[in-house]
Amino acid sequence: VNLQTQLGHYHFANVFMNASGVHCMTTQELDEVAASGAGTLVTKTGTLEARAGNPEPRFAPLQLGTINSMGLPNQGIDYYLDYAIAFQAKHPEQPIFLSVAGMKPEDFPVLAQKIEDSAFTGLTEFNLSCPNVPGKPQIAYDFDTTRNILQAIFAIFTKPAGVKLPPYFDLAQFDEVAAILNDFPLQFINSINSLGNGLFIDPATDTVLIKPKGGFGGIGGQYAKPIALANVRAFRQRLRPEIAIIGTGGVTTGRDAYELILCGASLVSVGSILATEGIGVFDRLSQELTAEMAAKGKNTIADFQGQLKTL
Ligand code: RRO
Repeated sequence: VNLQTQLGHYHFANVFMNASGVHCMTTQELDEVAASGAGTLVTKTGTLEARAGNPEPRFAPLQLGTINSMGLPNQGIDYYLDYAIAFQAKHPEQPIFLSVAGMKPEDFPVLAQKIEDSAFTGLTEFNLSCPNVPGKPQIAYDFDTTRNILQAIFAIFTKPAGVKLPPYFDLAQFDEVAAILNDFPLQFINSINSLGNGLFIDPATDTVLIKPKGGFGGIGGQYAKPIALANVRAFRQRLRPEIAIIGTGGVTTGRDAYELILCGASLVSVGSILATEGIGVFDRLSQELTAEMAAKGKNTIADFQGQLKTL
């Protein structure tokens, strides 16, 4: 059994990576993911300027996942771009992902130009789905703005690029979003970001768990898994086959990863369980996915990718 995968012309030793936001804020955290059992890594979403993010507490572990309202704290695009360029020089065989986002639509072409003009040779993930910046709606729920941003990016950008999407819940939304995405030379999408604006309450104190936005925050972990499976499946059925899918949402076991791959994922990213279990999670997930594949008689990812059965 081997867990190798590919996305476009890029090859990865296994399907697992961190989800942007988790264990990727600093060069030390990024180095730790790179040295772990992960097949690749992605940076925290970088904005044009560094940001402190929302007031704390802004993250809480839950029984079956996590809630966060980090508010896009990050060291700024230059920091992550410098890291990625230094990383590729040291590890030419290990392509990595740079995640970026604008605080307003006009920032996206500026970010794109910066990356285009740089020595970066990896993959860029434009995050269109941060749920946690007060007063800023999730971009990818606004289909006109999404199309306009993609037009502005691809007027400039020639390097491999993808978008991080929020969860959708209606089949008409999948039709509409896929029609937009299919009009652009995307290498990948990453589906899904956290379930935006959930609310958890501490029963002992009748109080919310996090401070920003009155307690509203993005939900990840096992709560998100069925939504993630549906989103990956729905997009795989609608996107041009050249657009690969990074499956994200609720992966806690190797079986969860197997299911995202059955739905069509080429890579699997891990957020909540990485935050709560730590960097050793990658070796555990690889062992569990290997065991699951062996039990099902699958030797390679291609042996079952996208092969979900229906009734
Ligand atoms: O920083 C955040 O609050 C955050 C981001 Br940018 C995101 O894309 N998804 C998320 O759950 N939190």
